[in-house]
Amino acid sequence: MATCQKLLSCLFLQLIVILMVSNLSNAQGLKLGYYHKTCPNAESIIQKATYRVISRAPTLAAPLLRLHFHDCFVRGCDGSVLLNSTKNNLAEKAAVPNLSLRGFNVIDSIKAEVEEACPGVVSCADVVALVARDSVSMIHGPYWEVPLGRRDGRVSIMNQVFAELPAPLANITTLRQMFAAKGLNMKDLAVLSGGHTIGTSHCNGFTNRLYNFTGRGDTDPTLDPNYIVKLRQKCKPGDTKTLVEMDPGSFKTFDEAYFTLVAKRRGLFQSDAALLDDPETKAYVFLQATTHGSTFAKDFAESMVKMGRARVLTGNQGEIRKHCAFVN
Ligand code: HEM
Ligand SMILES: *[C@@H]1O[C@H](CO)[C@@H](O)[C@H](O)[C@H]1NC(C)=O
Ligand SMILES: *[C@@H]1O[C@H](CO)[C@@H](O)[C@H](O)[C@H]1NC(C)=O
Ligand SMILES: *[C@@H]1O[C@H](CO)[C@@H](O)[C@H](O)[C@H]1NC(C)=O
Ligand SMILES: CC(=O)N[C@H]1CO[C@H](CO)[C@@H](O)[C@@H]1O
Repeated sequence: MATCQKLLSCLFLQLIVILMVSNLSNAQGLKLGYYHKTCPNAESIIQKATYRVISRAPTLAAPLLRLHFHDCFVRGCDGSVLLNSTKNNLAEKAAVPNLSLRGFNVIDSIKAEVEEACPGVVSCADVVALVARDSVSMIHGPYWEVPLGRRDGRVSIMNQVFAELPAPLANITTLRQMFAAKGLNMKDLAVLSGGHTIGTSHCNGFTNRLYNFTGRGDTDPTLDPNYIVKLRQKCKPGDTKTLVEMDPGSFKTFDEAYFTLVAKRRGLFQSDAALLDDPETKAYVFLQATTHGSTFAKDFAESMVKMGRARVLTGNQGEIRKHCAFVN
């Protein structure tokens, strides 16, 4: 700044520096091996702990992947999904989609293990990102390096879930907007929807398509009529309890079968079926369906890294929570 001669150009330079610094302290601030010096065993502790959990209960891989998605889509990947409600605040957990979120206790206990090794160093948001990666890779899914250095937010607001997280009845326009808001494009939408190759859904996520689609006792014309018959056997109207496998037969294995299902008009949610309403997502679905998922594993790894950068807190923003359910 000593070379600044005119006040205006000085201010201009400072502005550029400030912009660069704030840019660095955002998504770009994440780094591979971020805890290399401060907590060298962090990633291996988390991997071993996740392995222990998944080998005992393979069906937990799905909710643990989904937690990272929900964390990143509401606010950003800042651990806000993990915070408990307080006397004065209803947190994200209190929103209706929470009813089906699972795995909080797994994250809390893995975080406790990490805290024991390196107190106050590793964020809950990073734990969630690593556990999602490790869960997927342990059920035959791809492995990817996770850029780290996320910090934990102090805010979690129930109503933000409805605004930022797509509902199962979202159409392609809404999906495009909500993904774009997180820096994700149509390819990412198609790829990440492939996360529905694992896990289960409660009936009420899709029963509208089976019984009373437009309020005239009709069914969703975009859903395979033979599949409707099968789904009706599992889900009666108003059922909010029964769980249905989203990728029947291989719901515990991370494979490309999701795209075969969607191509056959057997995607469970309207948001799955909506992938056929846009030329780019449709082309992706058919490409994976007809080539046995030739590029799905690689694409999924890439899109997960991209999703993991959504509005992260870095540098001195936020905090490193001690317990994932509470701000410090
Ligand atoms: C595109 C917008 C999306 C919508 C509308 C959506 C909606 C849903 C719904 C309604 C469920 C069922 C929850 C239940 O009733 O138990 C579900 C489950 C699931 N979702 Fe998504 N999802 C979307 C994207 C994603 C993404 C991007 C991922 C991860 C990359 C993902 C991963 C999962 C997993 C793994 C499950 C199964 C959870 C379990 O077994 O407990 N979803 N999703
Ligand atoms: C946080 O809230 C959940 C229910 O939302 C509860 O099961 C859990 O025990 C709470 N965590 C702690 C540490 O109090
Ligand atoms: C998509 O859904 C949004 C929100 O429900 C709605 O406003 C919009 O009209 C829908 N778009 C189409 C093309 O159906
Ligand atoms: C279908 O929905 C309409 C409008 O919400 C309602 O009036 C009707 O009773 C429903 N029919 C059945 C069979 O549930
Ligand atoms: C665990 C938890 O917070 N559950 C809440 C989920 O959302 C419903 C309704 O929005 C609440 O009643 C639950 O307490």
